[in-house]
Amino acid sequence: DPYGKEPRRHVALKPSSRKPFNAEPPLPLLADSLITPNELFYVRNHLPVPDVDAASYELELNDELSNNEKTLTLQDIRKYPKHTITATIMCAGNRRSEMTKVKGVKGLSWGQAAIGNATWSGARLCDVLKDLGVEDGKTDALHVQFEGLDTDPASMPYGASIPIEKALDSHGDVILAYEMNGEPIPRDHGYPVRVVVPGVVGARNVKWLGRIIVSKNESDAHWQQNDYKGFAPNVDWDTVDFKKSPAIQELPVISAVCEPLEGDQVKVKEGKIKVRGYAWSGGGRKIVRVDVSSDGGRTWQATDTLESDSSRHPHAWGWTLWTTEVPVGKGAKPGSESNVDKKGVEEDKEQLCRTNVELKVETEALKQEVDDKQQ
Ligand code: MTE
Ligand code: MO
Repeated sequence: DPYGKEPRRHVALKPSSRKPFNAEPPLPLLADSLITPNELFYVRNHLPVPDVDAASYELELNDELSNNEKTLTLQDIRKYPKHTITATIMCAGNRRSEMTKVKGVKGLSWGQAAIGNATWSGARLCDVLKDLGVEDGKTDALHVQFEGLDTDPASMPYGASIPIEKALDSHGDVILAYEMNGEPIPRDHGYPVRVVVPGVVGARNVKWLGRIIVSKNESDAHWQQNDYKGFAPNVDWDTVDFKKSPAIQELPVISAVCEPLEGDQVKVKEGKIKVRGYAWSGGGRKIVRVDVSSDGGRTWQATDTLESDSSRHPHAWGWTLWTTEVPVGKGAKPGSESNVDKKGVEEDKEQLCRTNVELKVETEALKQEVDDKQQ
């Protein structure tokens, strides 16, 4: 059984598939702390978890343009200046179960918790690539490819790539991480080394990193070419031509209500209920406002409290947790019970908007656009 050496997992993680293991934590727990505890961080594995021995671990580096090659041990990687960032990683399939209510889509049925926020420490990719002779303005490479040590039955590794601009950007904060929240990265999350590409879709944050290839080409792995792409609603699995759409990199803005849960019965206090959730945008765009509606989108109010990490300002790689109290239901009396109607569908700024928006999120980039239009 290729799944004979899987790590132990926290009982609170709710699996959507066991082999490979995929699971998300209970949604209200996500809103409890700005930093998601390691054992509650969602797990998205496409293949069995490799059993990697840190002492004999090697990372291969190859620049296809200069033919420069290198091998780094974990010790070598630790010698680089240690860089720590707080970054959210989200699976592109987060909230797919809600999408499925609109139109059936293929893929794991994720709820709203295929997302987590952690501090990651490791070597900056740009520092490591510099020692391979790859520097901004001095290379004709267009992509940096990553391969995992997890392999399919045909021995093909998990793979992905990112644009060279992101990889070499000294403010891009791409790191070869060996710590997650101050501890060695747990096996499910890439032990001993994973690449963290902040602001970019989870799929490019390759775990159990085995090889880095600097290239003129994107990764030819299945997950870069024939998965993790966006299409119009009329395209379905039989008609899809994956060549027609670019690989997803930066994700658009998203948000979700973590509490109360859909259909929860909640106590109304002085005509109001407490609502908590997260909001995040790819590309490091800071969340500047979250609006909530409790009357189906007729009226909106800004949330009172936003909490986020601002240490990498102006980039915001980590999510924003928000809390607010909203007035509910016509005739809701103090102490009475009310059924909360909340859908929390995101407002996409880069893609077409779907269905009724009950939660509005504004990022800095969006605000700028609005300000520009008003001038
Ligand atoms: N890296 C490898 N080697 N194998 C994988 O299956 N899954 C990717 C990415 N990196 C994957 C991988 C996907 S689709 C996501 S969403 C994230 O890892 C999930 O990271 P996590 O399990 O640490 O939450
Ligand atoms: Mo993913």
